[in-house]
Order: sequence, then C-alpha cells, then structure tokens
Amino acid sequence: MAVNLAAVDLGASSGRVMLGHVDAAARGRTAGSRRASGGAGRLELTEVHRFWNGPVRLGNTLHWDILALYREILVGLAAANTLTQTRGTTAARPSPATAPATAPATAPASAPASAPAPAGLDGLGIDSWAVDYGLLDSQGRLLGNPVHYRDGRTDGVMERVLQSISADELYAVTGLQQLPFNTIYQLAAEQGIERATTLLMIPDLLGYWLTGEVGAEATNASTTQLYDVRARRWSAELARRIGVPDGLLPEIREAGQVIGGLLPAVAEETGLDPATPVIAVGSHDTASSVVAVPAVEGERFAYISSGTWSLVGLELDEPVLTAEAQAANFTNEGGVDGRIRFLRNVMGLWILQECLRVWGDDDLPGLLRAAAEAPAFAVLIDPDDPSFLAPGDMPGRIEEFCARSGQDAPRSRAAVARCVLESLALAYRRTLRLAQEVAGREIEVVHVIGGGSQNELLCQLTADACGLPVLAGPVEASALGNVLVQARALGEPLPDLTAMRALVRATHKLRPYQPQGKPADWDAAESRVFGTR
Ligand code: LFR
Repeated sequence: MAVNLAAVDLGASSGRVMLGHVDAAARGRTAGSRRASGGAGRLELTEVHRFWNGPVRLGNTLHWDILALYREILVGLAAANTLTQTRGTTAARPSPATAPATAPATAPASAPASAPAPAGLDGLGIDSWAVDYGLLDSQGRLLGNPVHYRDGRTDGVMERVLQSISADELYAVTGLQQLPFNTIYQLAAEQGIERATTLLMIPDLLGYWLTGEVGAEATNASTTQLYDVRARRWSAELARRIGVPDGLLPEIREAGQVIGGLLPAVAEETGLDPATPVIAVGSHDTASSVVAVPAVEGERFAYISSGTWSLVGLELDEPVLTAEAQAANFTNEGGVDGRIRFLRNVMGLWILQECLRVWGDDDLPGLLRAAAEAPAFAVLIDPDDPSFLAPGDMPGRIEEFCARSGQDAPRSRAAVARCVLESLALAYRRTLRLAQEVAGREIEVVHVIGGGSQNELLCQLTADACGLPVLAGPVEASALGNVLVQARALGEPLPDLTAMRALVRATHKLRPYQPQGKPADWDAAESRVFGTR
C-alpha cells in the first residue's frame, strides 16, 4: 500500500502545502521500477504551494492574517489533489484505522467501472507554530483576527499573573518554560474573553474550518501553560484562576486521530473528495519536526529544530519537573506518542532574518559566505536577550547590546552575521550542557533539523561549540513528521517513532559535521557572554 498525503506546514515566515508520498513497505519492490528505493521504503515530499506569512500590524497590534492563510491552504490542497490525480499512483482510498463510520473507505460500488474517478489525496494534516489561538462565539464565528505572539500586549503580563499564581505552582502543573507570550499570558491580556465560547489553537482553528469539528490537539495544547503535563489534560484549576470561561478549552485529541471529513463547501472549492480525512498530526510544528529526527534506535541524541526559532533539547519519556529544570527554564512540551520535548527556545535565525529585512537584502548565501571569512569571536551577544523578541531594527538592537556589554559594535553586515551565528552556537552549547545536567542524560550526537540545517556555517559552529558531531537534515522535518503520523493513521506499517525515523534516515541525505578548532576558544567566548558558567 502507498498513501498520498498533504502536509500543511505553517511557519512564522512562510506557509507550505507539501504533497507526501509514503510507502513504508516498498522493500523488495525494485525489479522493473526505476522509482523504487531499493528496499528502504519510500518517503517523498513535493512542495506544491508556498506562501508568505508574517505579522500584519493593524493599529498597535500585530496580527496573523488567518483568512489569507486559510485561502492559501485551500489553493495548496487543490493543487496537491490535482497532482496526485495526475500522477495516478493511488489505487483505492485506504481505510483510516480510526476513521469515523461516515467516511466511505472506497469508491461507491455503483460507480461505473469504465470511468473511475482518479484517486486524490488520502488524507491531510496541519501543523503550525504554537501558543497562538482564535476565539469563537457561540455560533462558531471567529471573534477577531488572532494576535501574533510577538505583539506587545503581553508586556508585563507575566509578572502580573505570577503575583496570583506562583511560578513554582505553574511549573509543577505544566512543566513549561516561562516565555512572555505563552497562551496563558495572552489570555490574561485578552479583551472581551467573556464573549468567547471556544478557544482553538491555530491548526485546530484551520481544521475546524475544513471539517466543522472542534478539538485541541495535545502537542499544541501542551504549549499553552494551561495543560497538565502529567495528567495529559487541561488544568481546569489554572484556567479558572486566570478567568478562562468554563468550556472554553475543547476536548483534547491525540496526534493520529481522524478529525473528520471535509465540509461540502470545502470539498467543492478544492475538488477534494468530501471523505478525505483530516488527520490530527503533531500539530505543533516542533512536535512534528522532532518526529522526523533521523536518529537510530538507542542513539543518545539531542536535536536542534532550527528555523525562525531554535528549539534545543532532548526527547524524554517523562517530564522533568525539578527545581533545577525550572531554574534552567526548560520546557516539557508534549510530543507525538506521549513523548516529552524537554527543550529551551533559543531566539534562532529570527535575529538574522530581521537584519536582512531591515537591510533590504535577500542574499543570505552571499552573507553567509562573507560571514565564514569574518574574524571569529569579535562580537558576541546573548540571543535570548528580550530586546531581540519583537520585530524591528535588529542591527540597531545588536549595537545597543554591544554598548551595554562594553563591546565595539560589528562594523559590517558580515560581522553582524558572524556575531549572530557564533552567539547562537554558544547558546546551543550552553543549553545542551544544561539539558544533560538537569535530565541526567548524556548526548553523543546533535541532530540539526529544519531549514537551518542548510546553514553550513551554523552547523559547523554548532559542532565546534558543542564539541559533538552534528548530523544535519532533513530540511523539511515538520512536513515529514506531519505526513508520517498521517501515514500511520491510514495503516502504513510505521508502528512507532523508531520506524518513522528509520524511514527518514533511509530516504534522506544527511550531512555530518565533526567538531573542529580549539575548545578553549569556546570556553572563553562562553564566559564572555554568560559569565563563567
Ligand atoms: C517554532 C515554534 C516554537 C514556539 C514558537 C512560538 O516554530 O512553534 O516551538 O515556541 O514557534 O509559537
């Protein structure tokens, strides 16, 4: 069996609809087929539609343009469906393991045998960034455009909330790192929440528009700071204490569950079969990307999911809720199959993206080549300084950071890029050391996944700074994790994460980096930015 799946993957700067083709059991089907993969199984992605995403400032508020995203998703789904039909690789719609009884498993028996409808997509799933949400009224109508997590409405809110709910209590229940934009603080800043009857995280909101079904996928719910990480359900107590109306938080659903078929209007607009199942995937993009970490069984690995953010950490079976984990501000976000993503947000390539935007420069490869030649360790910043969070004049903020920390500002764009990348590598080194100490684990390899895995200079600096081998790739980790979870739900033989990761490893080219240079240089650099430890 093989399945054709659409992965809708929304990042903070762009959205994509990818067509995934998964045949985990392609083993042995090589004779006569040029496309077969020689026993490794097949896992292929084709980008069918890419579109811009980003903050839209309206008055003083940064929003997401959610309707534009929805429209682009429909365009992408239609294109993915047409491409599947043209390729004509699917014989019959497989029956999802947990499909609702209403979803027909195959074409109706009465369909004329001579003209079968070309088979389209077998399923689709949506993942996006975390923490943000839309509010619905009692009629299911959206109450205002979702606000962007980088908006200033949460300035000072965390401090206010922590006066009535202690940080210790919040950590004991949710295990979440303190970030000013966590959903709990956004809700505390929300105006008119009493008019809302349902809160839907971004992928759940889009899924609702496609299917009419409401629910809260667990990995994304786990980023709200309203989710009880041990009980794996909403914390009704925390919700009540911040004034969330009863019933606002919908029922939790797990990755792999079928959300529903398509609403008639959606099917009509996209040309998809209304029975096409919308499948809950690890709807937090980082959860989906961790699914696609190409680790081999038993490997002691860390990952850096590298994009706008760098999500740096470990995969664990149980949350670590100790005082040390809290003090180190590590998060215990929910992963697919009940795993824990024990990690910290490092500000990531966002700082460089904003520099390029402000300079009006889109030649990232050229900048990286120049940065590779720029002097090492000239200027260093703490990328997690709060001044780098909001959009704006990032080169200016780097200059301010330098003034505050007694350094000369970088004099060229190449020097700025070198400063950002070395500073990120230092932050990774520090974070991974803390993760090992706090979780009592050792790391033997660092997997860099996501768009940032293409940044050769950053990957090499990461290996050098961490003193560990780095394996870079896959680039489209979140879309791969998205389709793998769908494929399993539709019956592909991918019983667990180990099997999914083996398929990624067998079908994707990865790039190794060995640590080079002098470890003492990184020790000295680290104490310059973070003090001696
Ligand atoms: C990455 C990510 C991070 C989350 C941040 C804000 O795309 O999802 O995991 O902390 O965006 O939602």
